[in-house]
Amino acid sequence: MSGAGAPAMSVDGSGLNVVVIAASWHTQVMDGLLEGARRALRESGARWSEVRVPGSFELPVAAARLTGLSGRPVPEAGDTAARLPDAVVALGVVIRGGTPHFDYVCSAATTGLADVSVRTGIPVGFGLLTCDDEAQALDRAGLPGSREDKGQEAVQAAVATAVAL
Ligand code: DLZ
Repeated sequence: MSGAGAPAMSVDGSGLNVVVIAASWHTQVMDGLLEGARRALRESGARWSEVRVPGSFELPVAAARLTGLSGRPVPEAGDTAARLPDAVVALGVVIRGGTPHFDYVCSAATTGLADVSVRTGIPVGFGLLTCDDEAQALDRAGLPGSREDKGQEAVQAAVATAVAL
């Protein structure tokens, strides 16, 4: 992990099932986050599947559905269909615009994801970038030249929590 005070994390996640939920806005940044998440998952040895949603606002409903919280059947999700995931990783990018929309999307996504995590007991890795501009987001996307890799960090946190619990 990176940033002041961040722990070094490399966790054995073999035997775990992880679902990655990824929003689709800001393609270049999302591609970086997803690649970082995949790298970290490969390194951990966990199995995973991926689900795409349109925007970050849709991340909580997907997490609720895939963790069984919504009480609706869990949709087919590759290898993980047989049982609930051990961990979820939510990836998205929200970039501030000229209206309060940014605050509403960030707040709904953040509160919704925390709620799913606490209510289900299934760790949700928080890979949501909330940035003032695209340059800030690119710097955290794990791309060549980025200083941070938030996709990787979200996976490491979710897997480490699942193992610890
Ligand atoms: C509408 C919208 C806007 C303006 N900006 C973003 C963004 O920067 N990142 C993101 O992930 N999604 C954005 N969205 C879409 C909303 O998350 C949501 O998909 C729509 O409001 C439809 O529910």
